[in-house]
Amino acid sequence: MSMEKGFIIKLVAGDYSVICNHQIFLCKARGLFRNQNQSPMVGDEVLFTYDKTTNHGVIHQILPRKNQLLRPPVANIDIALIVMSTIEPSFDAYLVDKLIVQIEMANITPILCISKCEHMNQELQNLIANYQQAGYQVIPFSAHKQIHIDKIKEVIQDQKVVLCGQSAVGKSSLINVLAQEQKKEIGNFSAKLGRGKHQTREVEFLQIENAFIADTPGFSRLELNIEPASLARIFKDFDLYAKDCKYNTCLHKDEPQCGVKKAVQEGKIHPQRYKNYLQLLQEVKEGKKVWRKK
Ligand SMILES: Nc1nc2c(ncn2[C@@H]2O[C@H](COP(=O)(O)OP(=O)(O)OP(=O)(O)O)[C@@H](O)[C@H]2O)c(=O)[nH]1
Ligand SMILES: [Zn+2]
Repeated sequence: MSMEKGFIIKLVAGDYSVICNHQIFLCKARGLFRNQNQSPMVGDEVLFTYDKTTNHGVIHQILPRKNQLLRPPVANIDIALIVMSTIEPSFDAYLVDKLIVQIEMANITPILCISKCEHMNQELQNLIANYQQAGYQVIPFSAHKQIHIDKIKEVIQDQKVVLCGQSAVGKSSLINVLAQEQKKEIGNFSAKLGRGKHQTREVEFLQIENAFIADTPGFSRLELNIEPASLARIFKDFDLYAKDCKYNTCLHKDEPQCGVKKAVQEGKIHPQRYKNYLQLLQEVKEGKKVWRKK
């Protein structure tokens, strides 16, 4: 039996689905991992053997991870598509900024995908322009009207991708149009509850042409474990103006002679984004207090 290199696309009750040369092999993790307090996770590149006579597969080694998320548990992600809808649910700029911070902290490239773009309005357009100016890639798209699906296909080429965003923003619909077949049941938006049904649970990669894509429920509920100074640096659009801050430790809140606050006043930084920053800064500081108490 020769050792093969594969990629874990799914984990169900201790059974790993490992993809190798377009074939899926069901494998168990070698007992040794447990002793080492280590376990393979979805997204891992692994070395495995497969006995075709007994249909028995064993994962022997986990190759070094590029990055890893704990909730949802998934490794080696290249890009995260932040799916945020124009309506139902309405665009949540605070959540976008929070997700960007979480994604960049994990060393993953965020791409902002605005779903249901046939309902785009001028106000939202202005807000989005702000992200583009800050250097983020933004793709408005519509699964129903088939707008810019090709652009999304292009950015996910050869990448390992996670989809994140609230319930009912249209993640399953996007996966469906990308896959051009019904992979998942699409839930109806419940106007009464203001959210769709939660149907997606564990992480699983679907192969769409040469991309691997996973829906990641629960991403938005992560806490931010980050230093306030790092938070300020993750806001790319602040960088240009932070050079004019009097103090190089400036958090752009109460400090005098702050280049960022000046840029906000002059309309060079979107006030919503600055407001979100202050809210995140508060959250980070409060989180730190809680962690220190533990
Ligand atoms: N107008 C419009 N509605 C859409 C579009 N894409 C999806 N929807 C609707 O949005 C609702 C939610 O879509 P889903 O694809 O189930 O959303 P989801 O993000 O997967 O939701 P969860 O499974 O709860 O996480 C459904 O009623 C879809 O018909 C679109 O491009 N335009
Ligand atoms: Zn400042």
